[in-house]
Amino acid sequence: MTQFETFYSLVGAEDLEGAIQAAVDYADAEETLTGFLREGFVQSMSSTQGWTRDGGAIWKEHIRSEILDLVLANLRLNIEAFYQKNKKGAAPVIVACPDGETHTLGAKVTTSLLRIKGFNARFIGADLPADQLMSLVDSVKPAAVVFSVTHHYNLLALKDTITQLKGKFPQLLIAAGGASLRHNADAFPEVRVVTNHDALFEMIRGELR
Ligand code: B12
Repeated sequence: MTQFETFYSLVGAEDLEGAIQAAVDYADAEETLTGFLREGFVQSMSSTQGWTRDGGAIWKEHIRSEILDLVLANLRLNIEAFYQKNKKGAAPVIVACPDGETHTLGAKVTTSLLRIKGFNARFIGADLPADQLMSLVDSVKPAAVVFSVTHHYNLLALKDTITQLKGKFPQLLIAAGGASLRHNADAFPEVRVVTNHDALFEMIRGELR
């Protein structure tokens, strides 16, 4: 039995209110909130693996991922309290999903974990065309751009976007992680893969010095 077992069963039972309430219990301390966001979210979706191969259960994924989205939204004030406590300066960190990528939970969790650590991270939405990202970087001058990519189909869009970004902003720190990169870390030499959040924090901290 893991510490998040109660939460998993509430999500499994599609009990939105119960899941929201259970999640709040992890939010008092930075360590439990961080552990919950890192492990609890991934694990509560892991039982859905294989449903789609069996055909016809995609709607269950939709219901569960919607519950997780709402759980995360409800934790936002707790996340912001840790951000205020740990604030490390104002330089923004942009968290993005490349063109085609509509899986947003990993990006939102990564944004939340960055904010808890005191980085001024903003998630800028799913499926972002490269030209929009270029315009955003030009306008806000971020300390870093962090990509989250879940579906391996979107790795080519990631590679193209990073190539364009590096062409125009050669000094910009760019990192990428997410499920699709866990087994494809060496796929493209131009993509700096970091799938561990601690390594991501270190990388960005270095950039802010
Ligand atoms: C939820 C979900 C959806 C939701 C997404 C809702 C949303 N708003 O995000 C919906 C229902 C919309 C969806 C749609 C689709 N999905 Co889907 N989906 C999933 C599911 C069930 C969970 C993914 C998830 O959110 N996990 C929880 C998050 C928190 O975990 P995570 O993303 O891995 O993030 C963690 C880490 O990776 C890390 N992280 C993430 N990004 C980064 C970045 C950095 C820098 C770092 C350091 C760390 C990091 O942080 C998180 C916490 O540790 C997975 C199956 C599974 N159980 O994994 C399939 C899955 C990802 N989907 C899949 C597919 C195929 C699709 C669809 C094409 C059709 C379908 N079968 O449903 C469409 C795609 C639409 C599109 N155009 O993109 C496949 C992908 C296969 C592949 N080879 O890549 C999977 C694996 C299912 C499967 N087994 O077939 N999906």
